[in-house]
Amino acid sequence: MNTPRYLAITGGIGGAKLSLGLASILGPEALAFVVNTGDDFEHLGLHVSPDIDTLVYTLSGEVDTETGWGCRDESWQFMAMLDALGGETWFQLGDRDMAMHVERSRRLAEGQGLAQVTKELAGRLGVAHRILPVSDDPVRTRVQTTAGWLDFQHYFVRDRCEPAVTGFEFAGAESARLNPDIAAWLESEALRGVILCPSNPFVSIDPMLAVPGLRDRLCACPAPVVAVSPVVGGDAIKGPTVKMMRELGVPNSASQVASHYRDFLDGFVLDSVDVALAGEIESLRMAVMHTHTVMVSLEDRTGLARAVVDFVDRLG
Ligand code: FO1
Repeated sequence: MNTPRYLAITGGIGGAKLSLGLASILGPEALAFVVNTGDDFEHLGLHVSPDIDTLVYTLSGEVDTETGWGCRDESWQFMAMLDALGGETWFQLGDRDMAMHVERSRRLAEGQGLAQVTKELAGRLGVAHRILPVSDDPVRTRVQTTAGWLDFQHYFVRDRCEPAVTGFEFAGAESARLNPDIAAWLESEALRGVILCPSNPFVSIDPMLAVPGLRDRLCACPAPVVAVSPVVGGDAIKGPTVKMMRELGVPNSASQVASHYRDFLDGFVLDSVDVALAGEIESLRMAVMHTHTVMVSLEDRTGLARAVVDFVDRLG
């Protein structure tokens, strides 16, 4: 019999925490990751893929656990010299992390696709699970704000998410081709479920759903599709999700996240502090499970991963 398969869909830091838990209970034959490329950008002449790198570094044990992005044991000589030369220093690239951007950019310039480059570089760092960029074609998140349209990293890092958001666009998504390995996992007879990690719905998950074919496949998926709430007690665990909800004029609640995905979700995982929202979410015609979802320790990550996989299996 084929090994049962699960597909996790993730953005950066919050999603990578659950991804690590999932990778610690499911082997590379059983689990693959779909990763957002809407945060990617060209910077200092290099191709930077923050969400891919956050996942690669997290799964390989290379991540800086303080920030959740970049490398541990980092040094900053490159940035110091760049600063001395009057270069652009708003985006922090550590010396170890730089090697990733340089090598990725070199391979892309040689004509390899992002999926192939990611597979090889992740493999070099000992990551056996498949990390599947949503597309090899560029998808670039742009944020509409009261200060005008901003490229994602300008909004997020340079401007520290300060401008109020009014909308988003995912430049290139409409003509981007879905990574064929994602289609293959979603169409596999062995697929037991799809898990949306606790990532920002607007800027981590929506850019992937904007790539033609992904949302349709999730809607048609015979296996259960479940999401883990990135909103707990009306707050985001990390990042600007709740700030964005307020600025967009939608309720800052876990049920709003469930509603955001109501066309394809079969199940929703809530934090226990939000158990009072269960009925409201069930009325969206999806099953609800509540548990402790705030991940501080490795045990939290594996514990949540186990609970989510059990939930998926019960729905299947
Ligand atoms: N996030 C920051 O807040 N400041 C930075 O200077 C920064 C640098 C950086 C370098 C490489 C990388 O892979 C990620 C980096 N991030 C930084 C995180 C990243 O830009 C965001 O967290 C994600 O794009 C949002 O998921």
